[in-house]
Amino acid sequence: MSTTGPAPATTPGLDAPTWPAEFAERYRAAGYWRGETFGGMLRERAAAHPERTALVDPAPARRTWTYRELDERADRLAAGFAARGIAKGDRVVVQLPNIGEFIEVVFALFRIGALPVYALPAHRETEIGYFCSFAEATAYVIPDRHAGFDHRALAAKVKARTPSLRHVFVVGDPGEHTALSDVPCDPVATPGGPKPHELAFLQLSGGTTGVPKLIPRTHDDYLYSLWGSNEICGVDADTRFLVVLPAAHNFPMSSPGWLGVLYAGGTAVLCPRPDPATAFPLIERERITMTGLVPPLALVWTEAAPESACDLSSLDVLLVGGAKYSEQAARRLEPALGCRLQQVFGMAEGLVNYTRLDDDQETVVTTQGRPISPDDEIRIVDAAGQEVAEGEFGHLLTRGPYTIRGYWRAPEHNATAFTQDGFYRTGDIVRRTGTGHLVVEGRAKDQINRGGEKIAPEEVENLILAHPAVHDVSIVAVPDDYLGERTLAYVILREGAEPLKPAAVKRFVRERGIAAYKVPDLVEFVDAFPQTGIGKVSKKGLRSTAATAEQH
Ligand code: OOB
Repeated sequence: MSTTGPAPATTPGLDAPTWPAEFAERYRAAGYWRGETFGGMLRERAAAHPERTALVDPAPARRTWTYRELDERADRLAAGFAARGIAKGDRVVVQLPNIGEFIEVVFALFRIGALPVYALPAHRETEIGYFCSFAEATAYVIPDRHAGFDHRALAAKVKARTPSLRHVFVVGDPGEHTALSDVPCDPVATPGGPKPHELAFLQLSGGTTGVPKLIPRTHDDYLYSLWGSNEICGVDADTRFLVVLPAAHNFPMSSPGWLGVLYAGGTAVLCPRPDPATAFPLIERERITMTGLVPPLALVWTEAAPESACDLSSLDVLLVGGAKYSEQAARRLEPALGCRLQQVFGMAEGLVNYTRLDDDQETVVTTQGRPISPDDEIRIVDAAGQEVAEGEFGHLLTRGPYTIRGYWRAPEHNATAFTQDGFYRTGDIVRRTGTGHLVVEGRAKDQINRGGEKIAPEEVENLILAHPAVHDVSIVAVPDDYLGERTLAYVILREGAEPLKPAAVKRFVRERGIAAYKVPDLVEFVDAFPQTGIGKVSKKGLRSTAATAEQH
Protein backbone atom coordinates (compact mmCIF):
# COMPACT_ATOMS: atom_id res chain seq x y z
CA MET A 1 0.00 0.00 0.00
CA SER A 2 1.35 3.41 -0.89
CA THR A 3 1.47 6.07 1.80
CA THR A 4 2.25 9.08 -0.33
CA GLY A 5 -0.65 11.52 -0.33
CA PRO A 6 -4.41 11.14 -0.55
CA ALA A 7 -6.29 8.97 -3.04
CA PRO A 8 -7.33 10.75 -6.27
CA ALA A 9 -10.61 12.61 -6.00
CA THR A 10 -13.74 10.97 -7.28
CA THR A 11 -15.09 12.85 -10.28
CA PRO A 12 -18.69 14.04 -9.74
CA GLY A 13 -21.08 12.30 -12.12
CA LEU A 14 -18.69 9.42 -12.70
CA ASP A 15 -18.63 8.18 -9.08
CA ALA A 16 -15.08 7.01 -9.66
CA PRO A 17 -11.63 8.45 -10.21
CA THR A 18 -10.89 9.10 -13.87
CA TRP A 19 -7.90 10.00 -16.04
CA PRO A 20 -6.19 13.27 -15.08
CA ALA A 21 -6.62 15.99 -17.73
CA GLU A 22 -3.09 15.68 -19.10
CA PHE A 23 -3.61 11.96 -19.79
CA ALA A 24 -7.02 12.53 -21.37
CA GLU A 25 -5.51 15.17 -23.65
CA ARG A 26 -2.66 12.87 -24.61
CA TYR A 27 -5.02 9.98 -25.42
CA ARG A 28 -7.19 12.27 -27.56
CA ALA A 29 -4.21 13.80 -29.33
CA ALA A 30 -2.82 10.31 -30.07
CA GLY A 31 -6.14 9.46 -31.73
CA TYR A 32 -7.09 6.70 -29.29
CA TRP A 33 -10.15 8.48 -28.02
CA ARG A 34 -12.12 9.36 -31.12
CA GLY A 35 -14.99 11.21 -29.49
CA GLU A 36 -17.56 8.55 -30.40
CA THR A 37 -20.37 7.03 -28.35
CA PHE A 38 -21.93 3.58 -28.67
CA GLY A 39 -25.29 5.05 -29.64
CA GLY A 40 -23.67 7.25 -32.27
CA MET A 41 -21.56 4.38 -33.56
CA LEU A 42 -24.60 2.20 -34.28
CA ARG A 43 -26.38 5.14 -35.92
CA GLU A 44 -23.41 5.74 -38.23
CA ARG A 45 -23.10 2.08 -39.18
CA ALA A 46 -26.83 1.91 -39.90
CA ALA A 47 -26.52 4.94 -42.18
CA ALA A 48 -23.43 3.58 -43.93
CA HIS A 49 -24.69 0.02 -44.59
CA PRO A 50 -28.33 -0.31 -43.49
CA GLU A 51 -29.03 -3.68 -45.11
CA ARG A 52 -25.96 -5.55 -43.92
CA THR A 53 -26.64 -8.20 -41.25
CA ALA A 54 -25.53 -7.05 -37.81
CA LEU A 55 -26.85 -9.86 -35.68
CA VAL A 56 -28.04 -13.45 -35.93
CA ASP A 57 -29.85 -15.24 -33.10
CA PRO A 58 -30.11 -18.79 -34.38
CA ALA A 59 -32.27 -20.39 -31.68
CA PRO A 60 -34.95 -21.59 -31.37
CA ALA A 61 -35.99 -20.05 -34.74
CA ARG A 62 -33.35 -18.14 -36.69
CA ARG A 63 -33.78 -14.36 -36.34
CA THR A 64 -31.62 -11.71 -37.98
CA TRP A 65 -31.20 -7.97 -37.54
CA THR A 66 -29.79 -5.69 -40.21
CA TYR A 67 -27.88 -2.64 -38.98
CA ARG A 68 -30.95 -0.54 -39.82
CA GLU A 69 -33.25 -2.84 -37.86
CA LEU A 70 -30.96 -2.97 -34.83
CA ASP A 71 -30.68 0.81 -34.87
CA GLU A 72 -34.45 1.30 -35.18
CA ARG A 73 -35.27 -1.27 -32.52
CA ALA A 74 -32.75 0.28 -30.12
CA ASP A 75 -34.40 3.66 -30.74
CA ARG A 76 -37.90 2.35 -30.04
CA LEU A 77 -36.79 0.53 -26.92
CA ALA A 78 -34.87 3.60 -25.72
CA ALA A 79 -38.03 5.67 -26.15
CA GLY A 80 -40.02 3.12 -24.15
CA PHE A 81 -37.45 3.01 -21.36
CA ALA A 82 -37.38 6.82 -21.27
CA ALA A 83 -41.19 6.92 -21.13
CA ARG A 84 -40.97 4.73 -18.03
CA GLY A 85 -38.64 7.20 -16.38
CA ILE A 86 -35.29 5.57 -17.06
CA ALA A 87 -32.88 8.44 -17.50
CA LYS A 88 -29.27 9.25 -18.19
CA GLY A 89 -26.97 7.96 -15.46
CA ASP A 90 -29.53 5.44 -14.10
CA ARG A 91 -28.20 1.95 -13.53
CA VAL A 92 -29.98 -1.03 -15.09
CA VAL A 93 -28.93 -4.55 -14.15
CA VAL A 94 -29.03 -6.64 -17.34
CA GLN A 95 -29.01 -10.41 -16.87
CA LEU A 96 -29.72 -11.96 -20.25
CA PRO A 97 -28.27 -15.00 -21.98
CA ASN A 98 -26.90 -14.90 -25.54
CA ILE A 99 -30.08 -13.70 -27.27
CA GLY A 100 -30.76 -10.81 -29.62
CA GLU A 101 -32.70 -8.89 -26.97
CA PHE A 102 -29.48 -8.54 -24.96
CA ILE A 103 -27.92 -6.46 -27.73
CA GLU A 104 -31.12 -4.43 -28.30
CA VAL A 105 -31.39 -3.63 -24.59
CA VAL A 106 -27.83 -2.46 -24.14
CA PHE A 107 -27.93 -0.25 -27.24
CA ALA A 108 -31.22 1.24 -26.04
CA LEU A 109 -29.60 2.03 -22.69
CA PHE A 110 -26.49 3.44 -24.42
CA ARG A 111 -28.75 5.78 -26.39
CA ILE A 112 -30.34 7.15 -23.23
CA GLY A 113 -27.06 7.22 -21.34
CA ALA A 114 -28.41 4.79 -18.72
CA LEU A 115 -25.71 2.38 -17.56
CA PRO A 116 -26.08 -1.36 -18.05
CA VAL A 117 -24.66 -3.35 -15.11
CA TYR A 118 -23.68 -6.65 -16.70
CA ALA A 119 -24.75 -9.59 -14.55
CA LEU A 120 -23.97 -13.12 -15.73
CA PRO A 121 -26.77 -15.64 -16.39
CA ALA A 122 -25.33 -17.81 -13.57
CA HIS A 123 -25.79 -15.13 -10.91
CA ARG A 124 -28.41 -15.73 -8.26
CA GLU A 125 -30.00 -13.88 -5.38
CA THR A 126 -26.78 -13.11 -3.50
CA GLU A 127 -25.12 -11.42 -6.46
CA ILE A 128 -28.22 -9.86 -8.04
CA GLY A 129 -29.47 -8.49 -4.72
CA TYR A 130 -26.08 -6.89 -4.18
CA PHE A 131 -25.81 -5.38 -7.68
CA CYS A 132 -29.31 -3.91 -7.49
CA SER A 133 -28.85 -2.37 -4.06
CA PHE A 134 -25.22 -1.27 -4.38
CA ALA A 135 -25.75 0.25 -7.83
CA GLU A 136 -29.16 1.62 -6.73
CA ALA A 137 -30.52 0.17 -9.95
CA THR A 138 -33.82 1.50 -11.27
CA ALA A 139 -34.49 -1.52 -13.48
CA TYR A 140 -33.56 -5.16 -13.91
CA VAL A 141 -33.86 -7.05 -17.22
CA ILE A 142 -34.22 -10.86 -17.22
CA PRO A 143 -35.37 -13.82 -19.29
CA ASP A 144 -38.47 -15.58 -17.96
CA ARG A 145 -36.64 -18.87 -17.60
CA HIS A 146 -33.14 -19.82 -18.58
CA ALA A 147 -31.24 -23.08 -18.15
CA GLY A 148 -34.02 -24.46 -15.99
CA PHE A 149 -34.16 -21.45 -13.65
CA ASP A 150 -37.13 -19.10 -13.27
CA HIS A 151 -35.67 -15.61 -13.00
CA ARG A 152 -39.03 -13.93 -12.29
CA ALA A 153 -39.38 -15.19 -8.71
CA LEU A 154 -35.86 -14.09 -7.88
CA ALA A 155 -36.58 -10.67 -9.41
CA ALA A 156 -39.74 -10.29 -7.29
CA LYS A 157 -37.77 -11.02 -4.11
CA VAL A 158 -35.02 -8.57 -4.98
CA LYS A 159 -37.52 -5.88 -6.04
CA ALA A 160 -39.40 -6.18 -2.74
CA ARG A 161 -36.29 -5.29 -0.76
CA THR A 162 -34.60 -2.79 -3.12
CA PRO A 163 -36.28 0.63 -2.89
CA SER A 164 -34.62 2.03 -6.03
CA LEU A 165 -35.77 -0.86 -8.23
CA ARG A 166 -38.94 0.30 -9.99
CA HIS A 167 -39.03 -1.99 -13.03
CA VAL A 168 -38.41 -5.59 -13.92
CA PHE A 169 -38.49 -6.21 -17.69
CA VAL A 170 -38.85 -9.79 -18.86
CA VAL A 171 -37.97 -11.38 -22.20
CA GLY A 172 -40.79 -13.89 -22.67
CA ASP A 173 -43.70 -14.45 -20.28
CA PRO A 174 -43.49 -11.57 -17.77
CA GLY A 175 -45.57 -13.07 -14.95
CA GLU A 176 -46.11 -10.26 -12.44
CA HIS A 177 -43.53 -8.02 -14.17
CA THR A 178 -43.43 -6.05 -17.46
CA ALA A 179 -42.89 -7.77 -20.80
CA LEU A 180 -39.92 -6.26 -22.61
CA SER A 181 -41.96 -6.59 -25.80
CA ASP A 182 -44.48 -4.09 -24.36
CA VAL A 183 -41.83 -1.41 -23.83
CA PRO A 184 -40.89 -0.10 -27.32
CA CYS A 185 -42.72 2.96 -28.60
CA ASP A 186 -42.30 5.58 -31.31
CA PRO A 187 -38.98 7.32 -30.85
CA VAL A 188 -38.89 10.89 -29.70
CA ALA A 189 -35.89 13.17 -29.97
CA THR A 190 -33.78 12.52 -26.85
CA PRO A 191 -31.67 15.55 -26.07
CA GLY A 192 -28.68 15.35 -23.78
CA GLY A 193 -27.45 11.84 -24.60
CA PRO A 194 -24.15 10.67 -23.20
CA LYS A 195 -20.85 12.35 -24.07
CA PRO A 196 -17.83 10.31 -25.19
CA HIS A 197 -15.95 10.88 -21.93
CA GLU A 198 -18.91 9.80 -19.82
CA LEU A 199 -19.68 6.35 -18.49
CA ALA A 200 -21.17 3.79 -20.86
CA PHE A 201 -21.67 0.87 -18.45
CA LEU A 202 -20.52 -0.89 -15.31
CA GLN A 203 -18.69 -4.17 -15.81
CA LEU A 204 -18.11 -6.70 -13.03
CA SER A 205 -14.72 -7.39 -11.56
CA GLY A 206 -13.60 -10.95 -10.88
CA GLY A 207 -13.09 -9.74 -7.35
CA THR A 208 -10.85 -10.55 -4.45
CA THR A 209 -13.10 -9.25 -1.69
CA GLY A 210 -16.40 -10.20 -0.10
CA VAL A 211 -18.44 -8.40 -2.75
CA PRO A 212 -17.68 -7.83 -6.46
CA LYS A 213 -16.53 -4.37 -7.48
CA LEU A 214 -18.10 -2.45 -10.36
CA ILE A 215 -15.86 -1.27 -13.18
CA PRO A 216 -16.80 2.08 -14.76
CA ARG A 217 -16.00 2.15 -18.50
CA THR A 218 -16.43 5.25 -20.65
CA HIS A 219 -17.46 5.38 -24.31
CA ASP A 220 -14.06 6.79 -25.33
CA ASP A 221 -11.94 4.24 -23.53
CA TYR A 222 -13.96 1.13 -24.35
CA LEU A 223 -14.39 2.05 -28.00
CA TYR A 224 -10.62 2.36 -28.25
CA SER A 225 -10.20 -1.16 -26.85
CA LEU A 226 -12.62 -2.33 -29.58
CA TRP A 227 -11.05 -0.80 -32.64
CA GLY A 228 -7.57 -1.49 -31.25
CA SER A 229 -8.56 -5.16 -30.93
CA ASN A 230 -10.09 -5.15 -34.40
CA GLU A 231 -6.82 -4.03 -35.96
CA ILE A 232 -4.84 -6.69 -34.12
CA CYS A 233 -7.28 -9.55 -34.77
CA GLY A 234 -8.06 -8.62 -38.38
CA VAL A 235 -11.74 -7.91 -37.78
CA ASP A 236 -13.53 -6.27 -40.71
CA ALA A 237 -16.93 -6.11 -42.41
CA ASP A 238 -16.54 -9.73 -43.56
CA THR A 239 -15.96 -11.07 -40.04
CA ARG A 240 -18.63 -13.40 -38.73
CA PHE A 241 -18.04 -13.73 -34.98
CA LEU A 242 -19.63 -16.49 -32.89
CA VAL A 243 -20.45 -15.34 -29.34
CA VAL A 244 -19.87 -18.57 -27.43
CA LEU A 245 -19.07 -17.30 -23.91
CA PRO A 246 -21.71 -15.33 -21.97
CA ALA A 247 -22.17 -12.10 -23.98
CA ALA A 248 -22.02 -10.00 -20.79
CA HIS A 249 -18.42 -10.96 -20.10
CA ASN A 250 -15.72 -8.55 -21.16
CA PHE A 251 -13.85 -11.10 -23.32
CA PRO A 252 -16.66 -12.02 -25.79
CA MET A 253 -17.90 -8.42 -25.65
CA SER A 254 -14.75 -6.57 -26.58
CA SER A 255 -11.81 -8.82 -27.37
CA PRO A 256 -12.75 -8.16 -30.13
CA GLY A 257 -16.15 -9.66 -29.39
CA TRP A 258 -19.60 -8.75 -30.57
CA LEU A 259 -19.08 -5.05 -29.97
CA GLY A 260 -15.83 -5.06 -31.94
CA VAL A 261 -17.52 -6.83 -34.82
CA LEU A 262 -20.43 -4.36 -34.84
CA TYR A 263 -17.90 -1.51 -34.81
CA ALA A 264 -16.31 -3.03 -37.94
CA GLY A 265 -19.65 -3.58 -39.71
CA GLY A 266 -19.41 -7.39 -39.51
CA THR A 267 -21.90 -9.94 -38.18
CA ALA A 268 -22.24 -11.26 -34.61
CA VAL A 269 -23.89 -14.68 -34.25
CA LEU A 270 -25.15 -15.61 -30.79
CA CYS A 271 -24.43 -19.15 -29.65
CA PRO A 272 -26.96 -20.43 -27.10
CA ARG A 273 -24.61 -23.06 -25.60
CA PRO A 274 -20.84 -23.54 -25.86
CA ASP A 275 -20.69 -27.30 -26.50
CA PRO A 276 -19.43 -28.58 -29.88
CA ALA A 277 -22.80 -30.22 -30.61
CA THR A 278 -24.37 -26.74 -30.61
CA ALA A 279 -21.48 -24.62 -31.86
CA PHE A 280 -20.03 -26.72 -34.69
CA PRO A 281 -23.23 -26.89 -36.80
CA LEU A 282 -23.55 -23.12 -36.32
CA ILE A 283 -19.98 -22.56 -37.53
CA GLU A 284 -20.84 -24.54 -40.66
CA ARG A 285 -24.25 -22.97 -41.29
CA GLU A 286 -23.31 -19.36 -40.50
CA ARG A 287 -19.82 -19.56 -42.07
CA ILE A 288 -18.24 -18.33 -38.82
CA THR A 289 -14.74 -16.85 -39.21
CA MET A 290 -13.81 -16.03 -35.61
CA THR A 291 -14.67 -16.86 -32.02
CA GLY A 292 -13.27 -16.72 -28.49
CA LEU A 293 -13.08 -19.48 -25.86
CA VAL A 294 -11.79 -20.07 -22.34
CA PRO A 295 -9.11 -22.81 -22.09
CA PRO A 296 -11.38 -25.67 -20.87
CA LEU A 297 -13.73 -25.11 -23.81
CA ALA A 298 -10.80 -24.87 -26.20
CA LEU A 299 -9.75 -28.31 -24.92
CA VAL A 300 -13.22 -29.75 -25.51
CA TRP A 301 -13.36 -28.28 -29.02
CA THR A 302 -9.85 -29.56 -29.79
CA GLU A 303 -10.94 -33.09 -28.79
CA ALA A 304 -14.22 -32.91 -30.67
CA ALA A 305 -13.17 -31.29 -33.96
CA PRO A 306 -11.36 -34.24 -35.59
CA GLU A 307 -14.40 -36.46 -34.90
CA SER A 308 -16.94 -33.94 -36.13
CA ALA A 309 -18.75 -34.23 -39.45
CA CYS A 310 -19.28 -30.45 -39.52
CA ASP A 311 -17.39 -28.28 -41.98
CA LEU A 312 -15.33 -25.92 -39.80
CA SER A 313 -13.20 -24.62 -42.67
CA SER A 314 -14.61 -21.07 -42.49
CA LEU A 315 -13.02 -20.63 -39.04
CA ASP A 316 -9.95 -18.46 -39.44
CA VAL A 317 -9.04 -17.18 -35.96
CA LEU A 318 -9.78 -18.64 -32.54
CA LEU A 319 -8.99 -16.53 -29.48
CA VAL A 320 -8.26 -18.29 -26.20
CA GLY A 321 -8.01 -16.46 -22.88
CA GLY A 322 -9.50 -15.73 -19.49
CA ALA A 323 -7.22 -18.24 -17.77
CA LYS A 324 -3.82 -19.76 -18.44
CA TYR A 325 -3.81 -21.89 -21.58
CA SER A 326 -1.22 -24.63 -21.31
CA GLU A 327 1.46 -24.76 -23.98
CA GLN A 328 0.66 -28.41 -24.72
CA ALA A 329 -3.02 -27.63 -25.28
CA ALA A 330 -2.13 -24.56 -27.36
CA ARG A 331 0.05 -26.65 -29.68
CA ARG A 332 -2.84 -29.02 -30.42
CA LEU A 333 -5.43 -26.40 -31.28
CA GLU A 334 -4.43 -25.30 -34.76
CA PRO A 335 -3.98 -28.79 -36.25
CA ALA A 336 -7.29 -29.98 -34.75
CA LEU A 337 -9.43 -26.99 -35.75
CA GLY A 338 -7.60 -25.85 -38.86
CA CYS A 339 -7.55 -22.20 -37.78
CA ARG A 340 -5.10 -19.72 -36.30
CA LEU A 341 -4.74 -19.30 -32.53
CA GLN A 342 -4.50 -15.96 -30.75
CA GLN A 343 -3.93 -16.00 -27.00
CA VAL A 344 -5.63 -13.22 -25.03
CA PHE A 345 -4.72 -12.09 -21.54
CA GLY A 346 -7.15 -9.40 -20.52
CA MET A 347 -9.13 -8.01 -17.65
CA ALA A 348 -12.42 -6.18 -17.32
CA GLU A 349 -10.52 -3.32 -15.64
CA GLY A 350 -8.83 -2.61 -18.98
CA LEU A 351 -5.49 -3.93 -20.23
CA VAL A 352 -5.80 -6.56 -22.97
CA ASN A 353 -2.85 -8.43 -24.50
CA TYR A 354 -2.92 -10.48 -27.70
CA THR A 355 -0.44 -12.63 -29.51
CA ARG A 356 -0.25 -11.17 -33.01
CA LEU A 357 -1.35 -12.92 -36.18
CA ASP A 358 2.19 -12.54 -37.57
CA ASP A 359 3.91 -13.82 -34.39
CA ASP A 360 5.90 -17.02 -34.88
CA GLN A 361 4.33 -20.24 -33.65
CA GLU A 362 6.54 -20.49 -30.53
CA THR A 363 5.46 -17.03 -29.38
CA VAL A 364 1.79 -17.87 -29.96
CA VAL A 365 1.89 -21.06 -27.89
CA THR A 366 4.23 -19.91 -25.11
CA THR A 367 3.12 -16.33 -24.35
CA GLN A 368 -0.11 -14.54 -23.51
CA GLY A 369 0.52 -11.69 -25.92
CA ARG A 370 1.43 -8.04 -25.73
CA PRO A 371 -0.73 -4.98 -25.02
CA ILE A 372 -3.12 -3.42 -27.53
CA SER A 373 -1.76 0.09 -27.19
CA PRO A 374 1.69 1.66 -27.48
CA ASP A 375 0.50 3.75 -24.52
CA ASP A 376 -0.32 0.78 -22.29
CA GLU A 377 2.27 1.26 -19.58
CA ILE A 378 3.53 -1.95 -18.01
CA ARG A 379 5.49 -2.18 -14.76
CA ILE A 380 6.64 -5.50 -13.35
CA VAL A 381 7.62 -5.07 -9.71
CA ASP A 382 8.67 -7.06 -6.65
CA ALA A 383 6.76 -7.18 -3.35
CA ALA A 384 8.38 -3.90 -2.31
CA GLY A 385 7.20 -2.16 -5.49
CA GLN A 386 10.66 -2.03 -7.15
CA GLU A 387 10.91 -2.93 -10.83
CA VAL A 388 12.40 -6.38 -11.34
CA ALA A 389 15.23 -7.04 -13.81
CA GLU A 390 14.13 -7.48 -17.45
CA GLY A 391 12.82 -11.00 -17.99
CA GLU A 392 12.20 -11.71 -14.27
CA PHE A 393 8.80 -12.51 -12.81
CA GLY A 394 6.99 -9.88 -10.79
CA HIS A 395 3.65 -8.23 -10.04
CA LEU A 396 2.02 -6.65 -13.08
CA LEU A 397 0.96 -3.02 -12.71
CA THR A 398 -0.59 -1.16 -15.62
CA ARG A 399 -1.90 2.22 -16.68
CA GLY A 400 -3.18 3.33 -20.05
CA PRO A 401 -5.89 4.72 -22.34
CA TYR A 402 -8.48 2.03 -21.57
CA THR A 403 -7.52 0.91 -18.05
CA ILE A 404 -9.69 2.38 -15.31
CA ARG A 405 -8.24 4.65 -12.63
CA GLY A 406 -10.62 3.39 -9.94
CA TYR A 407 -13.65 1.22 -9.23
CA TRP A 408 -17.12 2.70 -8.96
CA ARG A 409 -17.98 4.04 -5.49
CA ALA A 410 -15.10 2.23 -3.80
CA PRO A 411 -12.64 4.84 -2.48
CA GLU A 412 -11.20 2.60 0.23
CA HIS A 413 -10.58 -0.31 -2.08
CA ASN A 414 -9.18 2.05 -4.72
CA ALA A 415 -6.55 3.27 -2.29
CA THR A 416 -4.93 -0.16 -2.35
CA ALA A 417 -5.95 -1.49 -5.78
CA PHE A 418 -4.22 1.42 -7.55
CA THR A 419 -0.89 3.13 -6.97
CA GLN A 420 -0.83 6.84 -6.22
CA ASP A 421 0.23 7.52 -9.78
CA GLY A 422 -2.73 5.60 -11.18
CA PHE A 423 -1.36 2.16 -12.01
CA TYR A 424 -3.83 -0.71 -11.52
CA ARG A 425 -2.44 -3.56 -9.44
CA THR A 426 -3.63 -6.50 -11.53
CA GLY A 427 -2.68 -9.15 -8.95
CA ASP A 428 -1.11 -11.19 -11.76
CA ILE A 429 2.47 -12.44 -11.71
CA VAL A 430 4.06 -12.09 -15.13
CA ARG A 431 7.36 -11.95 -16.97
CA ARG A 432 8.14 -10.00 -20.14
CA THR A 433 10.01 -11.56 -23.04
CA GLY A 434 12.48 -9.75 -25.28
CA THR A 435 9.68 -9.03 -27.76
CA GLY A 436 7.50 -7.38 -25.10
CA HIS A 437 5.14 -10.34 -24.82
CA LEU A 438 3.88 -11.23 -21.35
CA VAL A 439 3.92 -14.71 -19.85
CA VAL A 440 1.47 -15.20 -17.00
CA GLU A 441 3.14 -17.22 -14.27
CA GLY A 442 0.53 -17.04 -11.55
CA ARG A 443 -1.41 -14.82 -9.24
CA ALA A 444 -0.75 -12.89 -6.07
CA LYS A 445 -4.41 -11.96 -5.53
CA ASP A 446 -6.77 -14.08 -3.44
CA GLN A 447 -8.90 -15.13 -6.37
CA ILE A 448 -9.60 -18.51 -7.93
CA ASN A 449 -9.74 -18.85 -11.71
CA ARG A 450 -12.03 -21.79 -12.36
CA GLY A 451 -11.66 -22.23 -16.11
CA GLY A 452 -11.96 -18.48 -16.69
CA GLU A 453 -14.73 -17.96 -14.12
CA LYS A 454 -13.36 -15.88 -11.30
CA ILE A 455 -14.21 -16.61 -7.68
CA ALA A 456 -13.36 -14.40 -4.71
CA PRO A 457 -12.88 -16.96 -1.90
CA GLU A 458 -13.94 -14.38 0.70
CA GLU A 459 -17.40 -14.05 -0.86
CA VAL A 460 -18.06 -17.80 -0.52
CA GLU A 461 -16.30 -18.10 2.84
CA ASN A 462 -18.67 -15.47 4.23
CA LEU A 463 -21.65 -17.59 3.17
CA ILE A 464 -20.25 -20.76 4.74
CA LEU A 465 -19.47 -18.92 7.99
CA ALA A 466 -23.21 -18.37 8.40
CA HIS A 467 -23.65 -22.12 8.96
CA PRO A 468 -24.30 -22.74 12.67
CA ALA A 469 -21.92 -25.71 12.83
CA VAL A 470 -19.01 -23.90 11.18
CA HIS A 471 -16.31 -22.25 13.26
CA ASP A 472 -14.04 -21.17 10.40
CA VAL A 473 -13.50 -21.77 6.69
CA SER A 474 -10.83 -21.10 4.12
CA ILE A 475 -11.17 -21.72 0.38
CA VAL A 476 -8.20 -22.39 -1.87
CA ALA A 477 -7.59 -23.48 -5.46
CA VAL A 478 -6.51 -27.00 -6.28
CA PRO A 479 -5.00 -27.80 -9.68
CA ASP A 480 -7.34 -29.46 -12.15
CA ASP A 481 -6.47 -30.92 -15.56
CA TYR A 482 -9.63 -29.65 -17.20
CA LEU A 483 -10.57 -26.39 -15.45
CA GLY A 484 -7.05 -25.36 -14.49
CA GLU A 485 -8.28 -24.83 -10.93
CA ARG A 486 -11.10 -26.08 -8.76
CA THR A 487 -12.18 -24.89 -5.34
CA LEU A 488 -11.52 -26.66 -2.05
CA ALA A 489 -13.15 -25.42 1.16
CA TYR A 490 -11.31 -26.33 4.34
CA VAL A 491 -13.82 -26.20 7.19
CA ILE A 492 -13.25 -26.19 10.96
CA LEU A 493 -16.39 -27.24 12.82
CA ARG A 494 -17.48 -25.70 16.09
CA GLU A 495 -16.60 -27.67 19.18
CA GLY A 496 -19.38 -30.08 19.96
CA ALA A 497 -21.14 -29.50 16.62
CA GLU A 498 -22.75 -32.45 14.88
CA PRO A 499 -20.43 -33.75 12.13
CA LEU A 500 -21.32 -32.44 8.66
CA LYS A 501 -21.00 -34.11 5.30
CA PRO A 502 -19.31 -32.21 2.40
CA ALA A 503 -22.58 -32.40 0.48
CA ALA A 504 -24.37 -30.56 3.32
CA VAL A 505 -21.89 -27.68 3.11
CA LYS A 506 -22.32 -27.45 -0.67
CA ARG A 507 -26.10 -27.57 -0.34
CA PHE A 508 -25.98 -24.81 2.28
CA VAL A 509 -24.01 -22.57 -0.10
CA ARG A 510 -26.35 -23.35 -3.01
CA GLU A 511 -29.41 -22.59 -0.91
CA ARG A 512 -28.07 -19.11 -0.12
CA GLY A 513 -28.62 -18.37 -3.83
CA ILE A 514 -25.25 -17.96 -5.50
CA ALA A 515 -23.82 -18.72 -8.96
CA ALA A 516 -23.33 -22.49 -9.22
CA TYR A 517 -19.68 -22.12 -10.27
CA LYS A 518 -18.92 -20.63 -6.83
CA VAL A 519 -20.18 -23.66 -4.88
CA PRO A 520 -17.02 -25.40 -3.57
CA ASP A 521 -16.05 -28.40 -5.66
CA LEU A 522 -14.48 -30.11 -2.66
CA VAL A 523 -14.99 -29.78 1.09
CA GLU A 524 -12.60 -31.08 3.75
CA PHE A 525 -12.84 -30.89 7.51
CA VAL A 526 -9.71 -30.00 9.47
CA ASP A 527 -8.89 -29.16 13.10
CA ALA A 528 -6.80 -26.06 12.40
CA PHE A 529 -5.40 -23.95 9.57
CA PRO A 530 -1.70 -23.36 9.03
CA GLN A 531 -0.79 -19.86 10.19
CA THR A 532 1.48 -17.23 8.73
CA GLY A 533 4.18 -15.63 10.86
CA ILE A 534 1.73 -12.99 12.06
CA GLY A 535 -1.01 -15.42 12.93
CA LYS A 536 -3.21 -15.06 9.81
CA VAL A 537 -4.52 -18.11 7.96
CA SER A 538 -1.86 -19.14 5.48
CA LYS A 539 -3.58 -19.84 2.17
CA LYS A 540 -0.19 -20.79 0.79
CA GLY A 541 0.12 -23.40 3.53
CA LEU A 542 -3.37 -24.69 2.77
CA ARG A 543 -2.65 -24.89 -0.95
CA SER A 544 0.42 -27.01 -0.33
CA THR A 545 -1.60 -29.22 2.04
CA ALA A 546 -4.11 -29.65 -0.79
CA ALA A 547 -1.38 -30.40 -3.32
CA THR A 548 0.15 -33.14 -1.16
CA ALA A 549 -3.12 -34.74 -0.02
CA GLU A 550 -3.83 -38.01 -1.83
CA GLN A 551 -7.59 -37.80 -2.08
CA HIS A 552 -10.29 -35.21 -1.59
C1 OOB B 1 -10.83 -11.71 -18.48
O1 OOB B 1 -11.27 -10.74 -17.63
P1 OOB B 1 -11.65 -10.92 -16.09
O2 OOB B 1 -11.85 -9.56 -15.57
O3 OOB B 1 -12.73 -11.93 -15.94
O4 OOB B 1 -10.38 -11.59 -15.40
C2 OOB B 1 -9.11 -10.99 -15.44
C3 OOB B 1 -8.08 -11.94 -14.86
C4 OOB B 1 -6.67 -11.48 -15.08
O5 OOB B 1 -6.25 -10.52 -14.14
C5 OOB B 1 -5.93 -12.81 -14.94
O6 OOB B 1 -5.79 -13.14 -13.59
C6 OOB B 1 -6.87 -13.79 -15.59
O7 OOB B 1 -8.15 -13.22 -15.49
N1 OOB B 1 -6.57 -14.03 -17.01
C7 OOB B 1 -5.57 -14.85 -17.45
C8 OOB B 1 -5.64 -14.81 -18.86
N2 OOB B 1 -6.67 -13.99 -19.22
C9 OOB B 1 -7.21 -13.53 -18.07
N3 OOB B 1 -4.65 -15.58 -16.79
C10 OOB B 1 -3.78 -16.30 -17.55
N4 OOB B 1 -3.80 -16.32 -18.91
C11 OOB B 1 -4.71 -15.59 -19.61
N5 OOB B 1 -4.70 -15.64 -20.96
O8 OOB B 1 -10.60 -12.85 -18.11
C12 OOB B 1 -10.61 -11.29 -19.88
C13 OOB B 1 -10.97 -10.03 -20.30
C14 OOB B 1 -10.76 -9.65 -21.63
C15 OOB B 1 -10.18 -10.55 -22.51
C16 OOB B 1 -9.81 -11.81 -22.09
C17 OOB B 1 -10.03 -12.18 -20.77
